Amino acid sequence: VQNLFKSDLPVEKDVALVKNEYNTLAKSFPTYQLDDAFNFSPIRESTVSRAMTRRYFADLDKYAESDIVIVGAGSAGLTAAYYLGTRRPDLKIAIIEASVAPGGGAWLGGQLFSAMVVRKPADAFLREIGVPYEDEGEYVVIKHAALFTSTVMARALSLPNIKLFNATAVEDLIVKADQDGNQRIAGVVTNWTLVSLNHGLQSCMDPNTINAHLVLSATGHDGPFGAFCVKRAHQAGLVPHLGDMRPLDMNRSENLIVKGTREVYPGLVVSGMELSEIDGANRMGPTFGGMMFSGIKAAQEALNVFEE
Ligand code: AHZ
Repeated sequence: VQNLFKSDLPVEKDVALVKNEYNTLAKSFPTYQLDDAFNFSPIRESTVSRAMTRRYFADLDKYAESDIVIVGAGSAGLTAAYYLGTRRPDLKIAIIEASVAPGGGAWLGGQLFSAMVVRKPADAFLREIGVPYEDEGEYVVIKHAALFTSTVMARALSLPNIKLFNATAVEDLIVKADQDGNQRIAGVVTNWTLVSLNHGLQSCMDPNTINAHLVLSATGHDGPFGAFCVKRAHQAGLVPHLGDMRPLDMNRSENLIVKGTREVYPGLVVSGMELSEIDGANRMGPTFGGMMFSGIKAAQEALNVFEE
């Protein structure tokens, strides 16, 4: 099936290739008998509940001590997750996403237009994960942004060392002294997003916590939830200055974001548009190579921390 998604071929050839390969594959497709004799295997409701909750609580238990927590499952966070999960299968990586649906702003290219523009050389990452595109010279175009988002998500979430906790918001950071007595970010404080949004209605709905050696934050630019970790770090006096995102300039912004991707405080690596709030980088609008390469750079920075 991998061959169907070879992305280095021109699109017209892909059509012929896909047709041929499907004809061959069709012989091995399973058949589905959905006639009157059809019945599902029997199940008891409690079995369904236990199948879900047992795994969820086992995961909460397992990831309460994580190597890396990624905050935000947008294009930058998912790319970082995939990169870390494939390069370091020994690391335990939890992704915390405030929305029910992971993917952030990358389900559409821009406004309500479907296609996603990716400037070169970020096309190399599309080839790695197997996303087909049209080559337009200086840039490539994926026919629907959801094709990128669903592919990188599937590649990351199918890795055994990654768990996504969605509908869960990071609502604070854990800061602790390390063995040498130096302060560092040591994890995150989480809550169900619906609880985080409604603290005013019910007093003291206490949160949950995840300890981690490193937090990789990719919560996007400022908004109801966005830029969360840098804003909280600033409020706590850990980051001296916030820059405020500047007006749009695609050429400047993508380079600035990738080059600026770094550990902004011990234990906190920042990636994607969240960086624009710390560095005052320009907005970039609907072009996504910068997010992919910032995710990769953030993952590389995170791995440097593990090698220190
Ligand atoms: O729900 C948020 C989104 O999915 C999630 N998030 C934010 N705060 C959170 C919190 N806890 C858990 N406190 C949280 N999750 O973070 C995700 C951010 O995804 P995004 O797509 O907004 O950010 P990105 O940096 O990956 O991509 C930015 C895409 C943009 S915006 C833009 C512009 O306006 O110029 N250009 C691009 C490419």
